[in-house]
Amino acid sequence: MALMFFSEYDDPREWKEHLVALMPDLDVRIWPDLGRLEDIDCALVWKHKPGDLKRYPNLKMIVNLGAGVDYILTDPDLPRGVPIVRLVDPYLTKQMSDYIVLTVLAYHRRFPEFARAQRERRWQYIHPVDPARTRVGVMGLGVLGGDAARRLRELDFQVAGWSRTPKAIDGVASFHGADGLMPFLDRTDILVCLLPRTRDTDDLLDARTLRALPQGARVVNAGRGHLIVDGDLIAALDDGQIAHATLDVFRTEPLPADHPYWRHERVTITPHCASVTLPRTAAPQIIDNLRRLRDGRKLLNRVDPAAGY
Ligand code: NDP
Ligand code: OXD
Repeated sequence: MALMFFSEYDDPREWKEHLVALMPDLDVRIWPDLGRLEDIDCALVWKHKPGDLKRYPNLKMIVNLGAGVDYILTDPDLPRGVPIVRLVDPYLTKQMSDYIVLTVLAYHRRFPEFARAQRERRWQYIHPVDPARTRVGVMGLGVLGGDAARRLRELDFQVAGWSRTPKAIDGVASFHGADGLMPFLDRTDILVCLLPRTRDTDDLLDARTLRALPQGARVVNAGRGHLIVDGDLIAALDDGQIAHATLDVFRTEPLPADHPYWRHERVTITPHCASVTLPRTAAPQIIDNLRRLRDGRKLLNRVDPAAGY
Protein backbone atom coordinates (compact mmCIF):
# COMPACT_ATOMS: atom_id res chain seq x y z
CA MET A 1 0.00 0.00 0.00
CA ALA A 2 1.18 3.53 -0.69
CA LEU A 3 0.46 6.41 1.68
CA MET A 4 1.11 10.04 0.82
CA PHE A 5 1.97 12.44 3.66
CA PHE A 6 1.35 16.19 3.72
CA SER A 7 1.71 18.56 6.67
CA GLU A 8 3.60 21.80 7.00
CA TYR A 9 3.45 21.47 10.79
CA ASP A 10 4.79 17.95 11.37
CA ASP A 11 8.07 16.16 10.71
CA PRO A 12 7.43 13.70 7.83
CA ARG A 13 10.51 11.59 8.67
CA GLU A 14 9.30 10.98 12.21
CA TRP A 15 5.86 9.94 10.94
CA LYS A 16 7.40 7.67 8.32
CA GLU A 17 9.62 6.02 10.92
CA HIS A 18 6.70 5.21 13.25
CA LEU A 19 4.39 4.03 10.46
CA VAL A 20 6.97 1.79 8.79
CA ALA A 21 8.00 0.31 12.14
CA LEU A 22 4.44 -1.05 12.41
CA MET A 23 3.94 -1.95 8.73
CA PRO A 24 7.34 -2.53 7.10
CA ASP A 25 5.95 -2.89 3.57
CA LEU A 26 4.07 0.43 3.71
CA ASP A 27 5.29 2.73 0.93
CA VAL A 28 5.30 6.21 2.55
CA ARG A 29 5.71 9.04 0.05
CA ILE A 30 6.23 12.58 1.23
CA TRP A 31 4.57 15.40 -0.69
CA PRO A 32 5.58 16.65 -3.28
CA ASP A 33 7.86 13.65 -4.15
CA LEU A 34 5.02 11.27 -4.85
CA GLY A 35 6.00 9.35 -7.95
CA ARG A 36 3.03 7.92 -9.85
CA LEU A 37 -0.15 9.47 -8.40
CA GLU A 38 -2.09 6.32 -9.44
CA ASP A 39 -0.18 4.33 -6.78
CA ILE A 40 -1.49 6.32 -3.80
CA ASP A 41 -4.06 4.40 -1.70
CA CYS A 42 -4.20 6.63 1.35
CA ALA A 43 -3.54 10.29 2.21
CA LEU A 44 -2.39 11.36 5.68
CA VAL A 45 -2.84 15.13 5.69
CA TRP A 46 -3.06 18.22 7.86
CA LYS A 47 -4.07 21.50 6.22
CA HIS A 48 -3.51 20.12 2.74
CA LYS A 49 -3.63 22.34 -0.32
CA PRO A 50 -7.29 22.61 -1.41
CA GLY A 51 -7.92 20.54 -4.51
CA ASP A 52 -4.83 18.36 -4.01
CA LEU A 53 -6.75 15.30 -2.83
CA LYS A 54 -8.61 14.91 -6.11
CA ARG A 55 -5.32 14.28 -7.96
CA TYR A 56 -5.08 10.65 -6.76
CA PRO A 57 -7.37 8.47 -8.90
CA ASN A 58 -7.07 5.39 -6.64
CA LEU A 59 -7.37 7.10 -3.26
CA LYS A 60 -9.32 4.88 -0.85
CA MET A 61 -8.98 6.63 2.54
CA ILE A 62 -8.13 10.12 3.78
CA VAL A 63 -6.67 10.36 7.29
CA ASN A 64 -6.95 13.78 8.92
CA LEU A 65 -3.74 14.24 10.89
CA GLY A 66 -5.55 15.67 13.92
CA ALA A 67 -8.85 15.55 15.78
CA GLY A 68 -10.73 18.51 14.26
CA VAL A 69 -11.89 18.06 10.67
CA ASP A 70 -13.27 21.54 10.02
CA TYR A 71 -10.37 22.49 7.73
CA ILE A 72 -10.45 19.36 5.60
CA LEU A 73 -14.22 19.62 5.12
CA THR A 74 -13.93 23.14 3.71
CA ASP A 75 -12.17 21.78 0.60
CA PRO A 76 -14.83 21.98 -2.16
CA ASP A 77 -12.79 19.52 -4.24
CA LEU A 78 -12.69 16.60 -1.80
CA PRO A 79 -12.96 13.39 -3.84
CA ARG A 80 -16.52 12.09 -3.51
CA GLY A 81 -17.08 8.80 -1.73
CA VAL A 82 -13.57 8.50 -0.27
CA PRO A 83 -13.96 7.89 3.49
CA ILE A 84 -12.36 10.40 5.84
CA VAL A 85 -11.11 9.24 9.23
CA ARG A 86 -9.66 11.39 11.98
CA LEU A 87 -7.11 10.67 14.67
CA VAL A 88 -8.09 9.79 18.19
CA ASP A 89 -4.70 9.87 19.85
CA PRO A 90 -4.56 8.79 23.53
CA TYR A 91 -1.71 11.20 24.19
CA LEU A 92 -3.56 14.12 22.53
CA THR A 93 -6.55 13.37 24.76
CA LYS A 94 -4.42 13.30 27.91
CA GLN A 95 -2.59 16.47 26.95
CA MET A 96 -5.86 18.29 26.29
CA SER A 97 -7.30 17.21 29.63
CA ASP A 98 -4.07 18.38 31.32
CA TYR A 99 -4.55 21.81 29.70
CA ILE A 100 -8.18 21.99 30.81
CA VAL A 101 -7.38 20.84 34.37
CA LEU A 102 -4.53 23.36 34.57
CA THR A 103 -6.80 26.21 33.46
CA VAL A 104 -9.78 25.25 35.58
CA LEU A 105 -7.57 24.89 38.66
CA ALA A 106 -5.94 28.25 37.94
CA TYR A 107 -9.42 29.84 37.84
CA HIS A 108 -10.56 27.95 40.91
CA ARG A 109 -7.45 29.00 42.86
CA ARG A 110 -7.82 32.58 41.55
CA PHE A 111 -4.45 32.83 39.78
CA PRO A 112 -5.61 35.52 37.30
CA GLU A 113 -6.66 37.77 40.23
CA PHE A 114 -3.35 37.13 42.03
CA ALA A 115 -1.38 37.98 38.87
CA ARG A 116 -3.29 41.27 38.57
CA ALA A 117 -2.77 42.04 42.29
CA GLN A 118 0.96 41.35 41.94
CA ARG A 119 1.27 43.76 39.01
CA GLU A 120 -0.28 46.40 41.32
CA ARG A 121 1.78 45.29 44.39
CA ARG A 122 -1.43 44.50 46.28
CA TRP A 123 -1.67 41.71 48.90
CA GLN A 124 -5.10 40.38 47.93
CA TYR A 125 -6.10 37.44 50.10
CA ILE A 126 -8.91 35.34 48.58
CA HIS A 127 -9.96 32.38 50.69
CA PRO A 128 -9.84 29.10 48.71
CA VAL A 129 -13.25 27.46 48.29
CA ASP A 130 -14.36 23.85 48.17
CA PRO A 131 -14.22 22.56 44.53
CA ALA A 132 -17.54 20.84 45.21
CA ARG A 133 -19.05 24.34 45.18
CA THR A 134 -17.59 25.26 41.78
CA ARG A 135 -19.73 24.29 38.80
CA VAL A 136 -17.75 23.44 35.68
CA GLY A 137 -19.58 22.96 32.37
CA VAL A 138 -17.95 21.18 29.44
CA MET A 139 -19.37 21.95 25.99
CA GLY A 140 -18.75 18.94 23.76
CA LEU A 141 -18.65 15.56 25.50
CA GLY A 142 -16.84 13.62 22.79
CA VAL A 143 -13.40 12.04 23.06
CA LEU A 144 -11.79 15.18 24.48
CA GLY A 145 -14.68 16.74 26.42
CA GLY A 146 -15.63 13.36 27.92
CA ASP A 147 -12.11 12.76 29.20
CA ALA A 148 -11.78 16.32 30.55
CA ALA A 149 -15.13 15.98 32.35
CA ARG A 150 -13.97 12.75 34.02
CA ARG A 151 -10.67 14.31 35.10
CA LEU A 152 -12.46 17.36 36.54
CA ARG A 153 -14.90 15.12 38.37
CA GLU A 154 -11.97 13.32 40.00
CA LEU A 155 -10.94 16.70 41.41
CA ASP A 156 -14.37 17.01 43.08
CA PHE A 157 -15.73 19.80 40.89
CA GLN A 158 -19.48 19.79 40.15
CA VAL A 159 -19.32 18.83 36.49
CA ALA A 160 -21.92 18.95 33.74
CA GLY A 161 -21.60 18.56 30.00
CA TRP A 162 -23.52 19.64 26.92
CA SER A 163 -23.63 17.64 23.71
CA ARG A 164 -25.93 16.91 20.79
CA THR A 165 -27.08 13.59 22.21
CA PRO A 166 -27.48 12.60 25.91
CA LYS A 167 -24.46 11.06 27.67
CA ALA A 168 -23.99 8.85 30.71
CA ILE A 169 -20.68 9.68 32.40
CA ASP A 170 -20.40 8.82 36.11
CA GLY A 171 -20.98 11.90 38.24
CA VAL A 172 -21.36 14.24 35.24
CA ALA A 173 -24.78 15.83 34.65
CA SER A 174 -25.77 15.56 30.99
CA PHE A 175 -27.51 18.35 29.07
CA HIS A 176 -28.13 18.09 25.36
CA GLY A 177 -29.52 19.79 22.30
CA ALA A 178 -30.98 23.25 21.90
CA ASP A 179 -33.33 22.81 24.88
CA GLY A 180 -30.48 21.86 27.19
CA LEU A 181 -28.23 24.79 26.34
CA MET A 182 -29.66 27.58 28.50
CA PRO A 183 -30.12 25.42 31.66
CA PHE A 184 -26.55 24.16 31.16
CA LEU A 185 -25.11 27.68 30.89
CA ASP A 186 -27.19 28.91 33.83
CA ARG A 187 -25.48 26.41 36.19
CA THR A 188 -21.91 26.93 34.88
CA ASP A 189 -19.28 29.01 36.74
CA ILE A 190 -16.38 27.81 34.54
CA LEU A 191 -17.20 27.08 30.92
CA VAL A 192 -14.90 24.70 29.04
CA CYS A 193 -15.41 24.70 25.29
CA LEU A 194 -14.34 21.56 23.41
CA LEU A 195 -16.82 21.56 20.56
CA PRO A 196 -15.87 20.99 16.94
CA ARG A 197 -16.44 23.78 14.45
CA THR A 198 -19.57 23.00 12.40
CA ARG A 199 -22.32 25.10 10.86
CA ASP A 200 -24.32 24.52 14.08
CA THR A 201 -21.55 25.56 16.49
CA ASP A 202 -20.26 28.63 14.62
CA ASP A 203 -20.94 31.79 16.72
CA LEU A 204 -22.54 29.73 19.50
CA LEU A 205 -21.01 31.86 22.25
CA ASP A 206 -22.46 35.29 21.54
CA ALA A 207 -23.97 38.09 23.67
CA ARG A 208 -27.09 36.03 24.42
CA THR A 209 -25.38 32.81 25.49
CA LEU A 210 -22.59 34.59 27.39
CA ARG A 211 -25.28 36.48 29.31
CA ALA A 212 -26.90 33.17 30.24
CA LEU A 213 -23.81 32.30 32.34
CA PRO A 214 -23.76 33.50 35.97
CA GLN A 215 -22.14 36.93 36.33
CA GLY A 216 -18.36 36.63 36.70
CA ALA A 217 -18.15 33.25 34.95
CA ARG A 218 -14.80 32.17 33.49
CA VAL A 219 -14.33 30.69 30.02
CA VAL A 220 -11.74 28.45 28.37
CA ASN A 221 -11.94 27.72 24.64
CA ALA A 222 -9.74 25.02 23.14
CA GLY A 223 -12.28 23.90 20.50
CA ARG A 224 -12.15 26.33 17.60
CA GLY A 225 -12.10 30.16 17.46
CA HIS A 226 -15.28 30.31 15.36
CA LEU A 227 -17.37 29.14 18.32
CA ILE A 228 -17.03 32.60 19.88
CA VAL A 229 -18.24 35.98 18.60
CA ASP A 230 -15.09 37.88 19.58
CA GLY A 231 -16.71 41.33 19.89
CA ASP A 232 -19.40 39.92 22.20
CA LEU A 233 -16.81 38.19 24.41
CA ILE A 234 -14.77 41.39 24.67
CA ALA A 235 -17.92 43.36 25.62
CA ALA A 236 -18.78 40.71 28.25
CA LEU A 237 -15.22 40.87 29.65
CA ASP A 238 -15.35 44.68 29.74
CA ASP A 239 -18.62 44.82 31.68
CA GLY A 240 -17.65 42.03 34.12
CA GLN A 241 -20.19 39.46 32.89
CA ILE A 242 -17.19 37.27 32.09
CA ALA A 243 -14.31 37.54 34.59
CA HIS A 244 -11.62 35.91 32.44
CA ALA A 245 -11.14 34.00 29.19
CA THR A 246 -8.35 31.59 28.32
CA LEU A 247 -8.20 31.14 24.57
CA ASP A 248 -6.12 28.62 22.64
CA VAL A 249 -7.88 28.88 19.27
CA PHE A 250 -8.86 31.85 17.12
CA ARG A 251 -10.78 32.66 13.94
CA THR A 252 -7.54 33.80 12.35
CA GLU A 253 -4.33 32.03 13.32
CA PRO A 254 -1.77 33.34 14.05
CA LEU A 255 -3.85 35.90 15.95
CA PRO A 256 -3.24 39.25 14.19
CA ALA A 257 -0.95 41.63 16.11
CA ASP A 258 -3.64 44.32 16.34
CA HIS A 259 -6.32 42.01 17.78
CA PRO A 260 -7.81 43.43 21.02
CA TYR A 261 -7.37 40.07 22.78
CA TRP A 262 -3.60 40.60 22.96
CA ARG A 263 -3.87 43.62 25.24
CA HIS A 264 -6.93 42.62 27.26
CA GLU A 265 -5.97 42.17 30.91
CA ARG A 266 -8.66 39.51 31.42
CA VAL A 267 -7.58 37.33 28.52
CA THR A 268 -4.91 34.62 28.56
CA ILE A 269 -3.69 33.52 25.15
CA THR A 270 -1.99 30.27 24.20
CA PRO A 271 -1.02 29.75 20.54
CA HIS A 272 -3.15 26.72 19.56
CA CYS A 273 -0.94 24.36 21.50
CA ALA A 274 -3.40 22.91 24.04
CA SER A 275 -2.71 19.52 22.54
CA VAL A 276 -0.87 17.94 19.63
CA THR A 277 -0.86 14.58 17.88
CA LEU A 278 2.25 12.46 18.48
CA PRO A 279 3.42 10.03 15.76
CA ARG A 280 4.38 7.46 18.40
CA THR A 281 0.90 7.26 19.93
CA ALA A 282 -1.18 7.98 16.81
CA ALA A 283 0.60 5.69 14.31
CA PRO A 284 -0.97 2.42 15.63
CA GLN A 285 -4.50 3.49 14.75
CA ILE A 286 -3.47 4.63 11.26
CA ILE A 287 -1.96 1.22 10.66
CA ASP A 288 -5.05 -0.44 12.14
CA ASN A 289 -7.22 1.50 9.68
CA LEU A 290 -4.91 0.64 6.76
CA ARG A 291 -5.28 -3.06 7.64
CA ARG A 292 -9.05 -2.63 7.94
CA LEU A 293 -9.09 -0.92 4.55
CA ARG A 294 -7.04 -3.74 3.01
CA ASP A 295 -9.31 -6.43 4.53
CA GLY A 296 -12.56 -4.62 3.73
CA ARG A 297 -13.44 -4.16 7.43
CA LYS A 298 -15.18 -1.16 9.04
CA LEU A 299 -12.90 1.86 9.49
CA LEU A 300 -12.40 3.43 12.91
CA ASN A 301 -13.07 7.09 13.76
CA ARG A 302 -14.87 7.79 10.52
CA VAL A 303 -15.99 11.38 10.01
CA ASP A 304 -19.59 12.19 9.08
CA PRO A 305 -19.19 15.03 6.54
CA ALA A 306 -22.90 15.91 6.81
CA ALA A 307 -22.64 16.48 10.58
CA GLY A 308 -19.26 18.20 10.14
CA TYR A 309 -17.38 16.16 12.76
P1 NDP B 1 -15.63 14.51 19.06
O1 NDP B 1 -16.18 14.43 17.69
O2 NDP B 1 -15.21 13.25 19.74
O3 NDP B 1 -16.70 15.22 20.02
C1 NDP B 1 -17.44 16.31 19.64
C2 NDP B 1 -18.49 16.60 20.70
O4 NDP B 1 -19.19 17.80 20.34
C3 NDP B 1 -19.55 15.50 20.82
O5 NDP B 1 -19.89 15.28 22.17
C4 NDP B 1 -20.75 16.08 20.07
O6 NDP B 1 -22.01 15.64 20.53
C5 NDP B 1 -20.57 17.56 20.40
N1 NDP B 1 -21.28 18.39 19.43
C6 NDP B 1 -21.05 18.53 18.10
N2 NDP B 1 -21.93 19.36 17.54
C7 NDP B 1 -22.76 19.76 18.54
C8 NDP B 1 -23.87 20.62 18.60
N3 NDP B 1 -24.36 21.24 17.52
N4 NDP B 1 -24.48 20.80 19.79
C9 NDP B 1 -24.02 20.18 20.90
N5 NDP B 1 -22.95 19.34 20.91
C10 NDP B 1 -22.33 19.14 19.74
O7 NDP B 1 -14.44 15.55 19.00
P2 NDP B 1 -13.15 15.63 19.95
O8 NDP B 1 -13.60 15.61 21.35
O9 NDP B 1 -12.12 14.64 19.53
O10 NDP B 1 -12.56 17.07 19.54
C11 NDP B 1 -13.32 18.24 19.73
C12 NDP B 1 -12.64 19.43 19.06
O11 NDP B 1 -11.49 19.84 19.78
C13 NDP B 1 -12.08 19.18 17.66
O12 NDP B 1 -13.11 19.19 16.68
C14 NDP B 1 -11.14 20.35 17.49
O13 NDP B 1 -11.82 21.47 16.98
C15 NDP B 1 -10.69 20.65 18.92
N6 NDP B 1 -9.27 20.33 19.14
C16 NDP B 1 -8.44 21.34 19.55
C17 NDP B 1 -7.11 21.10 19.81
C18 NDP B 1 -6.22 22.18 20.32
O14 NDP B 1 -4.99 21.98 20.44
N7 NDP B 1 -6.75 23.33 20.69
C19 NDP B 1 -6.53 19.76 19.63
C20 NDP B 1 -7.49 18.77 19.20
C21 NDP B 1 -8.80 19.07 18.97
P3 NDP B 1 -22.45 14.09 20.37
O15 NDP B 1 -21.51 13.31 21.27
O16 NDP B 1 -23.83 14.07 20.86
O17 NDP B 1 -22.27 13.75 18.93
C1 OXD C 1 -6.62 19.18 16.09
C2 OXD C 1 -5.87 20.37 16.50
O1 OXD C 1 -7.78 19.31 15.70
O2 OXD C 1 -4.65 20.26 16.77
O3 OXD C 1 -6.06 18.07 16.16
O4 OXD C 1 -6.46 21.45 16.59
